[in-house]
Amino acid sequence: MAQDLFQSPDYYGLDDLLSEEHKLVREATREWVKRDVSPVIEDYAQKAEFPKEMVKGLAEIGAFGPYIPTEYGGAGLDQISYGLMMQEIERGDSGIRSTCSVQSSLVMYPIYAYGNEEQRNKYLPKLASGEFLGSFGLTEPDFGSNPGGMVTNFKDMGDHYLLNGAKMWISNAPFCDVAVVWAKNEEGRIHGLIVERGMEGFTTPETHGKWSLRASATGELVFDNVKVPKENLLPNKSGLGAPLGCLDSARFGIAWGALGAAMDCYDTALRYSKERVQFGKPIGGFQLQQKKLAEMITEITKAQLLTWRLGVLKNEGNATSAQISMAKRNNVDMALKICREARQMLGGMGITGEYPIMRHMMNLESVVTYEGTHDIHLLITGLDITGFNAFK
Ligand code: TGC
Ligand code: FAD
Repeated sequence: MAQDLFQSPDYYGLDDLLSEEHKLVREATREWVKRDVSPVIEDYAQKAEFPKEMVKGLAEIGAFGPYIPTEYGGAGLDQISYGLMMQEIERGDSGIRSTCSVQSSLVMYPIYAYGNEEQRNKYLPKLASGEFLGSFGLTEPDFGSNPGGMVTNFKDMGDHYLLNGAKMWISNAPFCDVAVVWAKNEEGRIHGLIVERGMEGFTTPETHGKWSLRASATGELVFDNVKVPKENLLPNKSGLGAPLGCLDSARFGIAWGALGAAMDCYDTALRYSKERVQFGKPIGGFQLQQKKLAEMITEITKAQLLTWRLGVLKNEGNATSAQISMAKRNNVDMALKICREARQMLGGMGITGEYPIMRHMMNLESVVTYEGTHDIHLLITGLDITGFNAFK
């Protein structure tokens, strides 16, 4: 890939809204991405391989559990710092950000929020340091947008639980050390269980042939009479609201992350438009190209304001699930549209791995689907403003 010359757009001077700590966190993450992600990510994506050597660096910059308290190995930062980290990491690649979202919000968060002290002490420091990688099993072959219908189940066998079923489309599954798995008990109530690699009957086949998120490993979690120790049940929350609560946190990070991908495409197209000469002048001098760029920076600026305000609300504990849905939906959609316009601005060069745009665009086709599809988030907003449930 061409040298990473990224310059962050800040058209409305939004840096003034950030603390010194926010800016330090963002700069440190950006430097790491420029040094350790940008030079190699295209190769990994082409090979459809997760860059395992990045795990150590991600742990060192605090990307595993940014807002988890330091006593459990987390970075103890606020939600805006978490968002800025996800923005910078997804500016590098959505697949690497996915690994961080899953580790932080879908594995560490439920263990921290719904687990007991022994579970926190046993798993969180190892997840924060990258010694353990985690996955989150909610989606099933027949239950994607409607996770409440899940059929994965466990029975109380006296001294242990017996887990059966299968999860599909699970990020990090092929190499995860632990999985937070959502399953129904004999009364049909959903609970979270911590399943460890090595438990008999637990397998994690990889899903091949993806055109999207190629630098992230995706797979299944299969449970064939897996004996799960009773101490591995998350005791402090049950019901569908438990996994959905984790999704709130991950969707928040994705709203920021998508902004990073959009900023990278805009920055690449802007630079290209100043250098590429056709009909005797830089293409950036043509009105049609300026329209694309002007609309991109307008949408990026609006999305930056949305995420910043959402971060403030989240720090105060006042962000609603519906507000988070709106930001996830808006920002991913905005990023996809910017990718498509930026791709056109680069002409033929836009389809090559020489530039990051096509990779971002393909990645975002997963991002617009996972953690609640574009349409599901619209229905969440619809329900919130009308009071009528249009899901069922
Ligand atoms: P519904 O009846 O609305 O709600 C059931 C219970 O859950 C509560 N609840 C929430 N709690 C916390 N946070 C939220 N966002 C919540 N949304 C709802 C709700 O209050 C209720 O509680 P209670 O106490 O009354 O029981 O549930 P429903 O069955 O009608 O479904 C609603 C719907 C469709 C919005 C929801 O199921 C949904 O969001 N579907 C999308 C599924 C999804 O997002 N899956 C993501 C899988 S994980 C993933 O994609 C990871 S990708 C990671 C990566 O690589 O980055
Ligand atoms: P479906 O639910 O079958 O939806 C198909 C279409 O129908 C969509 O357009 C949807 O919007 C629409 N639709 C569904 N219901 C309605 C309705 N009521 N009204 C109108 N339209 C509707 N899951 C995990 O648990 N953990 C993970 O780590 C994880 N990682 C993923 C990684 C990747 C790369 C991908 C692609 C997915 C991942 N997922 C993960 C799964 C993801 O969350 C689901 O794909 C997503 O929730 C959608 O489910 P589905 O694919 O079954 O689509």
